[in-house]
Amino acid sequence: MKLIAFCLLLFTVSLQAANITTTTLPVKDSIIKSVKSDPTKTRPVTETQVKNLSEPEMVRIPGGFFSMGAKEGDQDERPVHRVVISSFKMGKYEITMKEFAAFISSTNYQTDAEKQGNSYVYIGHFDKADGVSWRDDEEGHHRSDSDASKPVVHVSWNDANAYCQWLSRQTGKTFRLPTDAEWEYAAGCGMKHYKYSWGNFMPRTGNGEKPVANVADETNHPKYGALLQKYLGYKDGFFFAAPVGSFMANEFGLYDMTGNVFEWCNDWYDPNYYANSPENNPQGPSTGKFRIMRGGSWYFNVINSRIAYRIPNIPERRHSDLGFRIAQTL
Ligand SMILES: [Ca+2]
Repeated sequence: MKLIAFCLLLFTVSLQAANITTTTLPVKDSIIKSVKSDPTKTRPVTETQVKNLSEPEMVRIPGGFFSMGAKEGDQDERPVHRVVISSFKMGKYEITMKEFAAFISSTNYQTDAEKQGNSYVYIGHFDKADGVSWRDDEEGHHRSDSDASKPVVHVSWNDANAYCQWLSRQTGKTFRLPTDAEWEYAAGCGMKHYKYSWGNFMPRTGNGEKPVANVADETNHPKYGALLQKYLGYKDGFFFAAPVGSFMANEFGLYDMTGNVFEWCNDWYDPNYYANSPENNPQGPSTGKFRIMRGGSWYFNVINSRIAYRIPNIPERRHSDLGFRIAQTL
């Protein structure tokens, strides 16, 4: 299922990237024109975005062991194997636009999207758009201050890693991206190893139940309608990313581990890694071509958002549904 979904996404993106030179779509044109003509693109972030800078809130995750992977999952989720995790801290929320703005303001760091001049936006489908960066929303429009508490997107693994290095220098603490194993342990509440961050049940909202996370749901976009992968019988109220912490925390006190935006993990990706993974604090393969992203997003159906679900992506890639969360070594 994962491979089908991911291949569909990549195929769609590739197809659309190819089409960009051969087909002129009015909606895509309007996005690109609005992006290119937006004078705010070159302005520094506003004072409102950087003032009151504080260290992202962290939650202590108690060490323990768990059975990592899913025997009914995809091939790269098998075999299920015992993993021991030392205590560490995990970001309570996904890194926000405001937090990332402070990093850029302090360093003038250029993200991969800025260096390469584009990112992938959602305009009824995913499409590559020029001039889009972390300063922009899912459609490629410049964000306003009201978006400060939404997760930053259009950031690559390289950008996320650079943020961690900067924050470590600023604070004298060791911030980094979570390992793949730490991420799954924290999302599934340790040895309980829930299927989703909220538990093992399939959520519903038809009878007054509260939504538990932001996934592809029955919330329609005024221009684009429903998402292809919408999960029926469930309405969370957000088509794109929600401000972080909009839904219930998991039992460790972490928000949005399932849904909202995909999150980069530190590890290189190897589909066969679980067969030889060390038991204690596995760090992933020593090298590779892809990094791992986790947790699903506003674009993904609940079915494809299991906490054991892993997706490889190249470290330079950025998307309108891909952000990150940080970890801290104790
Ligand atoms: Ca949603």
